[in-house]
Amino acid sequence: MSRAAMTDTEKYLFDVHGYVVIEGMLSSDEVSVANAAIDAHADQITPRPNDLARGSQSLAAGKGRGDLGGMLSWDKPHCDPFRQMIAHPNSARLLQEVCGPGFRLEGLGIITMDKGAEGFWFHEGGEPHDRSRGFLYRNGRMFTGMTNVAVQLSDVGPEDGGFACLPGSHKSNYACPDDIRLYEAHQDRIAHIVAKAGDGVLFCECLMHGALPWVAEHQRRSVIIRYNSGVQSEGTMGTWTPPAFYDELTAEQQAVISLPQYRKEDKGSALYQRPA
Ligand SMILES: O=C(O)CCC(=O)C(=O)O
Repeated sequence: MSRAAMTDTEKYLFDVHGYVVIEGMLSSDEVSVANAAIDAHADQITPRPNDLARGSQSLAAGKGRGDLGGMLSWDKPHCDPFRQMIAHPNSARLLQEVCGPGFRLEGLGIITMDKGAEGFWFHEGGEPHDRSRGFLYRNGRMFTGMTNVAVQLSDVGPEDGGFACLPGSHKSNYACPDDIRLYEAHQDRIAHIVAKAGDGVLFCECLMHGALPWVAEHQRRSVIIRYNSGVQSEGTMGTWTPPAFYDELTAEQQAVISLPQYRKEDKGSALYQRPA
């Protein structure tokens, strides 16, 4: 399938910052259908223990966030918006660039935050180097390990809280001081990502990221979809069995649910693109 490519502006911003916002990744109809599916499963949202602030006074709040999973297995039609999201053309065109052809789904989940939910300490970062979550520029292109698309299903205003990161930290070489990780020093260096419902935030996992406490009246809803390069996996010991719903998926959706394997087309060089 031919797809529009990641634009030069998106490449520049992702390379420099470690993230880029995919504005309008989902249409308002796609957002509504996904939200209706979550509403139908709202009783399955599991409140997390209030432990993600890791003792930070700046990130602490009165309750934990909510987690929801299993969307790909929900009954129809509620599974459909999430099955579409894992191989959505508006994010696939960027994933193809940074994770390479044959990028794989590692998993997905929904984060909810109600007013008064705690933030999340700033974790990951380029140091120490982690093989499965790296960022590398070589031979004229970027290579990322674990890479996420956080699809926003509700608006995120400038004062609301939610996803935040330290731009550029995916390339850091020194350990991040604890008071920065805990959002207790240099808060002005942290970027809080304002977004509209339907926007996706593409970020590499080695970007130092977390969340600010949620203070808005409306519920935060973020679908975090995790990918990796086609040759990499966080774990598939034993025999791989396709999920029960595999035959219901489109070819594009099936392609992201696959075993990690070497893909010749992942070689960027023209040498490898010559017919054998
Ligand atoms: O968007 C957020 O709340 C942060 C999510 C996050 O850092 C994670 O799930 O690893």
